[in-house]
Amino acid sequence: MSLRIIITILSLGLFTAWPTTAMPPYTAIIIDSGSPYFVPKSATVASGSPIRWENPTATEHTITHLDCLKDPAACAFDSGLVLPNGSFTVPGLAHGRYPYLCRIHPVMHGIITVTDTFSPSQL
Ligand SMILES: [Cu+2]
Repeated sequence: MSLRIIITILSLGLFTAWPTTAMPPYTAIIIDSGSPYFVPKSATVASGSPIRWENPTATEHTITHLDCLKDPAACAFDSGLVLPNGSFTVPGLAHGRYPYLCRIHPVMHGIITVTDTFSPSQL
């Protein structure tokens, strides 16, 4: 058996194993019309890892980093209106804590904690 065939077989083995070991492409947060409004309300993600909010409710909402309300220069994310059945994705954030709310319904609030290292137990 030639080296090339062996390498091909090994590559196929890795390829077929990949889908079962791949990480989810983003952390999903589901908007709810009742408390706690964001599920999970507190999410921990690795730095640079995408976060996606999904809106299955019948109402428009926003995903607004609290600092946007105080200092536009410190605003990490502000979705604008997220329509029913719509979503909003942040491609990734730097290490830190990011409390956020819905501008339309300020009772709706949550927090993203971004760590430097990823731990599966934090999902
Ligand atoms: Cu809202």
